[in-house]
Amino acid sequence: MQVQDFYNILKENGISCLCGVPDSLLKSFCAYVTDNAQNHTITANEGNAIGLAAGHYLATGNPACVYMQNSGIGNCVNPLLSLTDEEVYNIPLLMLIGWRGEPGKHDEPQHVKQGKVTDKLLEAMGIKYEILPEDFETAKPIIQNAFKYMKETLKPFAFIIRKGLFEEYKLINKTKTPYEFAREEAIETVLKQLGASDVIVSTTGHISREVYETRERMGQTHKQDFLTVGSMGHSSSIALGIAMERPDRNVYCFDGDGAFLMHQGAVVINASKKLKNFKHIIFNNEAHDSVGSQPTAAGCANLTQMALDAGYGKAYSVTNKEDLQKVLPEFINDKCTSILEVKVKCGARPDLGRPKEKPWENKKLFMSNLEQTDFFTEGRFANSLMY
Ligand SMILES: Cc1ncc(C[n+]2csc(CCOP(=O)(O)OP(=O)(O)O)c2C)c(N)n1
Repeated sequence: MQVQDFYNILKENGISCLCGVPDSLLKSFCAYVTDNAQNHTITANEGNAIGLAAGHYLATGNPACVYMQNSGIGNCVNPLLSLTDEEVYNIPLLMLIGWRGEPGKHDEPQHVKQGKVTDKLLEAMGIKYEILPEDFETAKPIIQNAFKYMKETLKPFAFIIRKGLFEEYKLINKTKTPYEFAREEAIETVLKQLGASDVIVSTTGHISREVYETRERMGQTHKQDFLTVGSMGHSSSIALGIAMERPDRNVYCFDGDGAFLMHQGAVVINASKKLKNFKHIIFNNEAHDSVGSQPTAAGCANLTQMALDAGYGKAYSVTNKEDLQKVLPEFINDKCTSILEVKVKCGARPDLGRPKEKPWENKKLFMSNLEQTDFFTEGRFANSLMY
């Protein structure tokens, strides 16, 4: 299906507001609306998009379109059930959900369960849905019916979008930062200065993949790195949980600007613990680089100032390798919760690999490096240094 045809039929049916969080599977749609839609907002998380759509409806009487990867459904459950639901305010909106992990199709481990339960989650929430047919002419009456349904019931309606449904549309207004520093080189620069006892929790997408590849290149194991393959926006909380229990280790969160913004409240909590060993690094390319380089709002904000205002003790911001190398020793030795922003260019190398191990193998290795075993493992308490 041509993305333009789909967009036009939404417009003809009164959709004038689009919002959501980009998804690689909806890349062409996200790119098209980024380039062409007048009222388009990339929100910090998918729940925010439901809120924005509700506000748009209250102000105009027209439903908005909210797009997301299916992993974002979790972020919307509360506003869908306690705001837009027919038993609360009864507000219609059109959801477009990218179906990662569709059963029978190969996908990454973090998408498998989400793919299996996508339809069931919608059913449990009482949200009517259709899997959008690939052919536009076949899809047309189904789309018209969706609008009829929203008009009659004032309930949300969802289209589940399969991989490859939209013909390719290439983003014209790609995010371009003025910085030349490549994120993978920045990651390597940091990893080279960290010690053997340090712990890294990296965020979903290219950042974790680049951490993995950098270790491979440096001939090192992956035992120091928790590669958060899913759970966007929660890496700093994972790092906090570790740092609180292990004051003997420096814990580094390698975050993206999109992930940092997604659950911004976590930053205040990170700061409130006043830990000496919690260190937050943001690789800021002002974009959702991993899913198509659509802009984040990081370009309109000062992330380090936000962290300082939240209570972080120290903040650094660099834009090149020399400055990064210079500030790292001080950052590493800081005895307060601190943040280091590395402003980088967008993009990753095209042959960037993925971790070969399964996430649970990564977990086991990572825990063994913290002298821990899984909860159910026999002899756990005897093995543990913590108990
Ligand atoms: C809840 C949720 N919504 C959307 C996605 C899809 N997604 C994966 S990576 C990514 C972009 C992350 O951007 P950022 O943190 O800035 O890192 P970058 O890709 O730029 O390195 C998105 C939107 C997701 N994994 N989870």
